[in-house]
Amino acid sequence: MTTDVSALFSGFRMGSLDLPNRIVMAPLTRNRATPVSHAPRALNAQYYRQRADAGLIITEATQISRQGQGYILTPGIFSDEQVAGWQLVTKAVHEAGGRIFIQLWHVGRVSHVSLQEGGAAPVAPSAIQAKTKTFIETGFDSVSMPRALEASEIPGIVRDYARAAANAKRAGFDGVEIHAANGYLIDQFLRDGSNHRTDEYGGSIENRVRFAEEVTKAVLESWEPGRVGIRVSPVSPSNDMQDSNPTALFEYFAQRMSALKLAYLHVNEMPAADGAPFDFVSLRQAFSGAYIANAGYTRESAAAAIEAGRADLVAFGRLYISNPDLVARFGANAPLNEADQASFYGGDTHGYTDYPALV
Ligand code: 8OZ
Repeated sequence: MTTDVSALFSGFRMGSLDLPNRIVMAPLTRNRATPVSHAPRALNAQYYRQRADAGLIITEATQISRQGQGYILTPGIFSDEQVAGWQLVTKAVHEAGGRIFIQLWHVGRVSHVSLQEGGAAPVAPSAIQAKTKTFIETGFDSVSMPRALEASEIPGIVRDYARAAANAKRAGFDGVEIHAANGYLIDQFLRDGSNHRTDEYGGSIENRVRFAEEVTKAVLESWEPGRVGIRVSPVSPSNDMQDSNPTALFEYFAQRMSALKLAYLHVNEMPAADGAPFDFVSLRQAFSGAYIANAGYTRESAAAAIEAGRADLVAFGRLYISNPDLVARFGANAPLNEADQASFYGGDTHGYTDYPALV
């Protein structure tokens, strides 16, 4: 029996951008930027170009500042050299007929002193060390003890997001995704396992969402809301995260982002560590823009989610690592290449640009 997956291949207007299909390339950290300058290069342009038939490409997480870096060889979008590197990428994707958003990232406490200027401590809402690891020069290591940000430092970080967003425009992107998921800085402010602040950025849900709203408004200084999305992971425990009431927190968050008229809410639907249910349908209903679902979807389950109205678009991560022509393969119901885990994070062309397309 063959499943009808035609829902994946209908066009969709997302914010102010027309997408030719519902298949999104999820943001994927691949650690292949240049050392020292942390700029993308021709190799990265080739990788993204190979994947340009996606309805939308979302780049790997990209640090907005030196302080925002937490892993080796991830790209930035704060220097002119980085902007020039990203121009190679956007030009390649556009020449191949694609659309590409950049994911803006500050890792917060998920960093290591060896990656910070002058060996400084990473910054976080509160001085709580995450039980998680990162890749540094010497291998896989525990993240460092962070220091709590002073309230007076927060506007500077918001300005770093504003500058990164303006740089993204210069680099030729079609839009911007704000990374508020997976236990990085914005998520650290959102969830109360990592935010113990007693000032206007901590305590109540309204206060914990404040930093995300300030960042979003800073991005909206240079981008129309129809070209801005935001990604969350309401119950994912990754990077040692938890919250006492994720339903109330993320429904309020979705309402606030809806009020700012963002193009989409991108949701990592990874379940809670204890398997407690979370109602992603209500979350979707609290947001008026498009809903991008992500977390282990297949060709068939993605089509079913769109058909049932549970998602407008579906993002694929692992499958996009090993299948540059995923759209064509889904269309033909062709076999998929297996992804090689050993080459996910760092390395050269192997496991990056050498996965074959269908002939
Ligand atoms: C895997 C390895 C390093 C970073 C995320 C940016 O989880 C990441 C990431 C994933 O959002």
